[in-house]
Amino acid sequence: MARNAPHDDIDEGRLEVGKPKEWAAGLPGVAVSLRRSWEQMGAGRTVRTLRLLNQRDGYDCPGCAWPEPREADGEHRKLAEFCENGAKAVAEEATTRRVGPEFFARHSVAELAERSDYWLGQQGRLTHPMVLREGATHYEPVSWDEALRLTADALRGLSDPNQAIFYTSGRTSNEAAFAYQLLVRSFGTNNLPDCSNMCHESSGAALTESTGIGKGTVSLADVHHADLIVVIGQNPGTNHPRMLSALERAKAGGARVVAVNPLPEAGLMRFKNPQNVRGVLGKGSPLADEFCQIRLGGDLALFQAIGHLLLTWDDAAPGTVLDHDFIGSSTHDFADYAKQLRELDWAEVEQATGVSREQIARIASMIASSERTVYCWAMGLTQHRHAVPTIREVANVALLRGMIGKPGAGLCPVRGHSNVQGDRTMGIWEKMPEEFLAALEAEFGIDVPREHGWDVVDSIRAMREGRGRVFFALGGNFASATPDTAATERALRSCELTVHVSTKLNRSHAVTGRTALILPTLGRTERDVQASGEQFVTVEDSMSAVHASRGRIAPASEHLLSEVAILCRLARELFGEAHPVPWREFEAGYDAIRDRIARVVPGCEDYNARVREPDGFVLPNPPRDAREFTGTLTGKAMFSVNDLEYPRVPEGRLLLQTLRSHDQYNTTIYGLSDRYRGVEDGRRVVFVNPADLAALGVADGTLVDLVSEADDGDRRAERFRVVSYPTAPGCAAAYFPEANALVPLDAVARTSNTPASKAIVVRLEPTA
Ligand SMILES: Nc1nc2c(c(=O)[nH]1)N[C@H]1C(S)=C(S)[C@@H](COP(=O)(O)OP(=O)(O)OC[C@H]3O[C@@H](n4cnc5c(=O)[nH]c(N)nc54)[C@H](O)[C@@H]3O)O[C@H]1N2
Ligand SMILES: Nc1nc2c(c(=O)[nH]1)N[C@H]1C(S)=C(S)[C@@H](COP(=O)(O)OP(=O)(O)OC[C@H]3O[C@@H](n4cnc5c(=O)[nH]c(N)nc54)[C@H](O)[C@@H]3O)O[C@H]1N2
Ligand code: SF4
Ligand SMILES: [Mo]
Repeated sequence: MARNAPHDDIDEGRLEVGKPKEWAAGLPGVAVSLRRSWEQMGAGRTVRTLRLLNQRDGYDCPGCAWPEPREADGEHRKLAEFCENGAKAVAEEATTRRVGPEFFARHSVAELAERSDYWLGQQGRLTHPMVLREGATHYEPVSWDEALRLTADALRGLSDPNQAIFYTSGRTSNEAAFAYQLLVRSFGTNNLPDCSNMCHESSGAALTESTGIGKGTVSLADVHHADLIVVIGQNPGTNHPRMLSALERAKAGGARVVAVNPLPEAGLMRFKNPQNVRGVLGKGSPLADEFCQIRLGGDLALFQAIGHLLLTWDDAAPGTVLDHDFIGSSTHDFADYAKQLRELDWAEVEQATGVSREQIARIASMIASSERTVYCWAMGLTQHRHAVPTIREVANVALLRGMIGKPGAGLCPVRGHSNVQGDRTMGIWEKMPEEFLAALEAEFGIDVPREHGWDVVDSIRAMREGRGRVFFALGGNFASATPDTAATERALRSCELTVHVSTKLNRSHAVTGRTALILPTLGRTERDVQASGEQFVTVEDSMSAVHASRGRIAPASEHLLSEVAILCRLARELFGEAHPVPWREFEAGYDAIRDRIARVVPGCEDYNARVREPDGFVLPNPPRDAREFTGTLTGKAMFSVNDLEYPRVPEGRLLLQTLRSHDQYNTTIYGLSDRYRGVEDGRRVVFVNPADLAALGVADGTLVDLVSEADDGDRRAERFRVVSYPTAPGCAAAYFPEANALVPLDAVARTSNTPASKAIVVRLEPTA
């Protein structure tokens, strides 16, 4: 049987599909997280480990970037300040399973490449540095010294530093991220692609234009005190579970919630809070007051329609809807925006959204009467070709009512990886601004390159064309997370050397350059001891709060080095001991790195002292703190004029989004259960609306191949079970990363270059 992607027959005959759930969390959530923790690490370690999760003297959850409550906001942490999926993330890292030299002697790289992401991840923690020598079939153990020498030799052998690519995933600490970008820029390139390129890059690009800062403008307290929360293109019940507690709390204070989503996600409909008795035993709380079942990619049209209604209502009764004081004093280009939107083609809006004019008017009137609105969003907005103008339209609507820089209101792109926002603050970006680069140069007396580097998609293109020759990854799983799996694999395989600093085995270790290295590292939960004693690291959450994280459990193996130690040793190997950066000092004690962060990174003055405060500190955010928009072109918040666009789908085709199940962390598959959507024991499913199935003549349960159509030809992903599901008409869904093979490399968002993995035109073909 020909197959596009490896999988271990896990789905064959075992997959079960039941009714989707109407509520999230509660008792099953607690039970599942404890069972998974027990399986991975036994009872004693489970208790020791989970007790420290998200506590001040413990470690930051390696799950998502949702913030912890802060005393400064009058909030208190609970004894168990974590969720089911946070516990799973910890269990996955603190597992007692091990992948050592015997494992690699038993399994060839070719065999590993045939395994699924699930199987690979379940093998456990990496324990030794390993090398795959040119022409070899198996990885073998290698000393740290030799591994780092091999890497340095390959880098020095390049004819241009820009032939090297340095990827980062978002779990890396601020200290490691700062050291990493310093190493990479000392070496002479800005080729620093990161997972953010595939994630919230579109939010950063849009918000920098609209508000002058590429981050959100709310705190957790703002969410608690909002009177209206609009959740767009986000599935918090699975991906940011503790956000549900914040929504529930806001609702208890009278807030209303609008959910904009093609899927009736369980967590958005009803919520059971496992931290109170009513939550565990009762029916839970209804969450969304208004569920707006939009078509994939219809959000730009929706927010234009909302803007149109707010404008026309205010025209009819001036001053009753728009915040004219704010618009007059703090914004720019309102007239152009209003001129465009006073005219609106409702037929076009209806076509794009699939939402009735009545419902849009209901939502607009909730927005018109709200005094404190928070807009939250995630991948449902960012992974479209028109993602950047879509997010600008959300910002436009917020500006109309002055919902930025006042308590209980603001824009809230909810970040994914636990430190993806911090990594960016520390300089992980292929196009950091001049001020940052100049400060780095002045602080260290090194030459910092100014030419922009490659992001994820450009890196794949460069490797494929032989312009990128050495690939180094600080965390992540580049081979599985990126679009166009076949193209990415070809790209990685054409490198001279691929190096992965990783905690766990994954597919990227099996899709290698001519030579490959695995450098095993400490996880967030583990004790990190260096020459000056025990270390802590720092991270930044989705709401710009920076705080310490202290690993407390014994490392998975005595051979692990911390990410910082690996980078500092590599730098010494590469640059010699006479380099202007004190790499040896950096490794010996991370205070030395933090002292430099304080002098280079804006807003981080006195860093070492402030991260030692119990809750750390919050980075400055001019729009939030002072309603200042100093970062935009005009120094004011910018209205923008955008064409009405949405994905067009030819007759007989569906628009496919790729999303997360309840039992995975990106490419790390915890298990095969997507409980809230009623799917058990399998992942190769495609959710399709029953009316579409009827029109296509495909029966529920049929095995189909998904075929995506692009200018450069078809891409196929084989053997998916059709599941009849209440998704918006015309809009299908399948899991990431199984469906990544279908995303064409060139299908990207304009400006942000983010893969458009939420809008792939596909046809269903019965599996031969
Ligand atoms: N447990 C767990 N937690 C995680 C992760 C994980 O894999 N597992 N991943 C982390 C990371 S890196 C990230 S970025 C976040 C991701 O968090 P999410 O963005 O919630 O993740 P997705 O599963 O991609 O879900 C996208 C949601 O948007 C909806 N959607 C898709 N397209 C559209 C659209 O065009 N319009 C609208 N309005 N809605 C749309 C989908 O139906 C779905 O509900 O989660 C983080 N947290
Ligand atoms: N089709 C499709 N593709 C997508 C998405 C989608 O929605 N649809 N989402 C995109 C998004 S939002 C993101 S963020 C990316 C994610 O892309 P990545 O960040 O590259 O992928 P992850 O699966 O999060 O990486 C998991 C690996 O990280 C390593 N790891 C875990 N913890 C640590 C640590 O502490 N240190 C180190 N060094 N390594 C560690 C482990 O080896 C693990 O196997 O995927 C993107 N790809
Ligand atoms: S909401 Fe996110 S950060 Fe909080 S415990 Fe759950 S996974 Fe961890
Ligand atoms: Mo992400």
